[in-house]
Amino acid sequence: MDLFDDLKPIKQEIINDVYLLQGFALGASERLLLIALQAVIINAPLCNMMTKMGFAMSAAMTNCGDLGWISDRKGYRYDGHNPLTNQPWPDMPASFLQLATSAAAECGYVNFVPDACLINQYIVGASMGLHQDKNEQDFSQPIVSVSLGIPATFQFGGLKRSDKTLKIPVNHGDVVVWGGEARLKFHAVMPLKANHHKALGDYRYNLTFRKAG
Ligand code: MD3
Ligand code: FE
Repeated sequence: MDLFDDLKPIKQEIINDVYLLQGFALGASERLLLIALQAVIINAPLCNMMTKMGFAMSAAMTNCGDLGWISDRKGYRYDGHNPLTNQPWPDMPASFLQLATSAAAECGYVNFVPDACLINQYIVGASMGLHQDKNEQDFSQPIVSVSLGIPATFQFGGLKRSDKTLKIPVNHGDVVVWGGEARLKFHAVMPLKANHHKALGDYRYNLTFRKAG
């Protein structure tokens, strides 16, 4: 075995136009990111929203930035206000914006400026069913997902719900960027297995950055 044989490039194109940046959110800026996450959640508490069908989602959610993704019996959409408080969503922290824009730029999306950050919190057993992200105005814009806390497995499918899916494990600090032909592909989060993260406890957080408006 040669020296450095185990070194993987930080950017791997998993499937066309889907990039995994392993550990991209780790390092000097990680602490600021987690402190900013805590501040957003204090200002806009996590809650389990209702699906259109009237079921509570198993992931708890909140948002920051100009627009927040919300769900209720009327459907899924972006809104400038938190329906729980009728207040605007908290500002997107500089550490969030810096991470999202640098990850997107690393994957060739140099002009990405997100106006929405959805924060999903998963407890053990929580999951997200197969869906497409299509509540945004401009599908030429990429999406950036930041995984924090305990590990999860994503499933990537195709443009049809019935297309076969590929499983990709994601860990604390991993960033996934997708756009182009992958932008409207079906995806899911498999039920979380019991685990523990030293800073975040028995939870997984996912920050999803989008240009929604
Ligand atoms: C789609 N959240 O909030 S994106 C969502 O872990 C959502 O909470 C996920 O899906 C979560 O709408 C993170 C996962 C993802 C990753 C790669 C993809 C979706 C993808 C590649 C192509 C298409
Ligand atoms: Fe999604």
